[in-house]
Amino acid sequence: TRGQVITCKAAVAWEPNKPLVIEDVQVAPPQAGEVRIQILYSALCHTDAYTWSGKDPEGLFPCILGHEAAGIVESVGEGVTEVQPGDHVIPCYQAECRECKFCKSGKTNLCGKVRSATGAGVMMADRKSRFSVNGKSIYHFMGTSTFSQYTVVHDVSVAKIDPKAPLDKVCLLGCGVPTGLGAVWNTAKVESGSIVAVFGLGTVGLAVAEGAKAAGASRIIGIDIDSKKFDRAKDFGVTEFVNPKDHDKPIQQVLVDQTDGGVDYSFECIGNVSVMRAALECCHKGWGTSVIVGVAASGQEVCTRPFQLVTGRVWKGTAFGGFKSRSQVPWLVEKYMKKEIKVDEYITHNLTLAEINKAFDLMHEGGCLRCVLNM
Ligand code: NAD
Ligand code: AHE
Ligand code: ZN
Repeated sequence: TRGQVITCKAAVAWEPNKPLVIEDVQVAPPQAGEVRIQILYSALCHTDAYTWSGKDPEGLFPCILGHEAAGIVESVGEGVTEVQPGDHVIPCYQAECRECKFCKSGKTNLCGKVRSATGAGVMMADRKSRFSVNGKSIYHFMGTSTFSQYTVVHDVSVAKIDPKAPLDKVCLLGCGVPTGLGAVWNTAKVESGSIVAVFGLGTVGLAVAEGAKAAGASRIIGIDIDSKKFDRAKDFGVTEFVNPKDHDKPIQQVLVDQTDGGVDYSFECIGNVSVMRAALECCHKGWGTSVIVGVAASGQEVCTRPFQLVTGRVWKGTAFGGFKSRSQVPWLVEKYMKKEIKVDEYITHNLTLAEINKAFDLMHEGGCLRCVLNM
């Protein structure tokens, strides 16, 4: 198949909110600096649903969504040296070129090399898509487009992993789990003994709890409007549960009262700007730090009284948990192999690509964390 167009199945989002359609998609060969990957497993993340909903200012249609996956390199374009056909890989929506201003700064995991193209749904080389259906071009998504049996990505967006790792599990290390763990370890740098609040107990929030427990947090308070989330959350380290619906007072006040003045660290893992405000305002005066992890809809803005910051609270955000993708995803895979981090526990459902619309429906059900699609 090297150098040839591959026709395979992919779920195409033709329009916002319209059911995805499984199409025969033509996938062009990788050009210079590109890698064509056979995707074997892809999970769904809340961000896929967000872009599909039409609320993502970068959302383009028709497109092929999906960004939490694992597969095997099928072929590589000219000049690609770090991976070869047969390598087991995880596509990374957050690239790492190790050459750009961002990568060299040492201050961030964001990479500037291909970001303009991935945000525009095309490949950097010619600003064109590698996907088409009957000659009609289909946009890429987040530089990954993993709801396809084959995809083409930039070489700076591929993490080569241990071939012994089970791809049906480690696909989750492409987004949600690292994001939560890294928000705690890299972005907030939670210290032992800290009081932590986690807003939203989906995969990302539970991974925050897991990371906080590993960091030695003394209390991990889980906040969710769905009380069914609590039982499972205990297994990930949550020690107390608060449902805002059980209280008349604003949730930030409830938490301040329960923690002698506020928490040391809070994490918003929902994408709701009022909750982001509450997460900041439940932090302790003088040092409390709040990390925004959730992705909010187009047009939404955060606000608070500047006095909250003047009096020492810190507001931060994180993308992919601050992890440098190509360097650290293989390390996360090793940690999983050594049973130092959970992955299997976040997988509540397994379906096939053909059942992808059902998988999106499942995301709205309380019992679902991650659904892994067998491609
Ligand atoms: P999810 O839908 O599985 O989890 C969200 C949880 O929030 C659910 O348990 C829901 O019951 C709860 N919730 C909803 N409204 C609430 C409210 N008002 N108060 C309290 N709880 C509420 O989603 P997920 O896949 O875990 O992703 C969480 C968020 O993180 C999404 O916004 C996603 O787009 C974002 N995300 C960001 C990054 C990043 O790099 N920054 C990476 C992955 C995901
Ligand atoms: N396109 C959206 C932004 C979406 C967003 O913030 N994405 C996160 C990853 S979410 C993964 O589930 C991210 O990494 N952001 C950094 C980046 O460079 O996109 C919008 O609102 O415009
Ligand atoms: Zn995601």
